[in-house]
Amino acid sequence: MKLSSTFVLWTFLSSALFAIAAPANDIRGDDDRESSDKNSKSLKSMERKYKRSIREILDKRDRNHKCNARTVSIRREWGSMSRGDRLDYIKAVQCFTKKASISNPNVVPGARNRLDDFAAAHIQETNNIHFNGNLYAWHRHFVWTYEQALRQECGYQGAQPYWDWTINADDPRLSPVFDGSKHSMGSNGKVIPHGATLLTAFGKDFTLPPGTGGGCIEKGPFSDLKVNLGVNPVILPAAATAAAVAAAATAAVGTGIAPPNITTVDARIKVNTTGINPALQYNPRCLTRDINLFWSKQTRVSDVEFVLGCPTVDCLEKRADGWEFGPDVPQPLIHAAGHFAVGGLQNDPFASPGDPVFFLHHGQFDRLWSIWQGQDLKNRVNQVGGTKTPFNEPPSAPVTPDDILAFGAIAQPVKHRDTHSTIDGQYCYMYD
Ligand SMILES: [Cu+2]
Repeated sequence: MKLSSTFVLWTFLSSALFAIAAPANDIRGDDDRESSDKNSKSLKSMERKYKRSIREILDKRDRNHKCNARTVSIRREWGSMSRGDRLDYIKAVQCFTKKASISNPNVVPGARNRLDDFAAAHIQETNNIHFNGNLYAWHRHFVWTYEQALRQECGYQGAQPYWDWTINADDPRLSPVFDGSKHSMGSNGKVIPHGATLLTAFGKDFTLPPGTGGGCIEKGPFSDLKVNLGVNPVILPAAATAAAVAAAATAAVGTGIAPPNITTVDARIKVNTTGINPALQYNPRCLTRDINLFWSKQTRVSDVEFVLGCPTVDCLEKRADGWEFGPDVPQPLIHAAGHFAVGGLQNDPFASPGDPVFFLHHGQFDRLWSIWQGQDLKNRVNQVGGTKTPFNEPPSAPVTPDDILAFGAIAQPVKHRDTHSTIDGQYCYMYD
């Protein structure tokens, strides 16, 4: 398969290009860049328009409506929350990681706590909900379910925070999310010189340049958190980096065959003697991070504006996932960039919710969908697009509003359409 080799090359070459230019901007047409400079298309004005359009609806609703201007909960950016509010959130998450798992031990033998239940649901659904028309809808309900569980099971009173990547895109280590203080979501991982991260998912190979950490979280909350699920992507030793990555890229060209001696997530998952996905088995270890400046720099305001410039929700998914022009054409991919910017466990597309910061990243990702919808609520709120397989490989049926999304043990299945509006049905929230 030729496609996977392209991904290896893209991630490899883009890391090589990094010193010279920001490749994220290179494939955009001049038209896109010009329009994103215009005031009406600026992120700030799109945020304002989104908030205005939601407020207008809420203001018209009287008190008998379950979701009105008084009851709507406001999700805020981590850095704009008071230290007390941040502590409340951290305490609720810590409580959650100490509550017993509700997963069926025959299905998810490795789950020990409630956070594991969420990681398990994500592992079980990974191949149904990424690089396809379910991406935004599934993750919206996933984050909302988590927020409700923190409130119901751990007494949390606030709303789910989000991490606006654009604020510290140059260096997330400086962000209040990752500064390692007791009001943060924990620090970067301990600095361990290491090589590239190799992972295979969705039928493709990804080679990620090494980040600035690599080890266990050193300081702050969650430095003592045990991750129980998932099979880590393979990290090459530092000494082997340049040669091994080059060899991986060269060997893969035109063959699509993973080079020898590189074990990938998928390959390890196939080594399966029990009939249960090894990612769902008990694999206790520390929480790793590897803050990655190459990827964080692909989450700038201009990258967000580029994604939000989409006319359809199908485009919105493909642009955010980096395959607007096809699965084999290299493009920026802001959704993955937010994960890879944190690195470590966030490099694992299956088990990444085992790091609580996942929910701040996906809060921001959900916010992008909300802002995009808010530019033309009438025509956009109920739009669906895309199909049900990652990269539409193999080709699958188009997503419809009546499709059912599954959530393992953490939630009842929901219809795609019931995730579309954040102020109707079960939901009642908006972004600040
Ligand atoms: Cu996901």
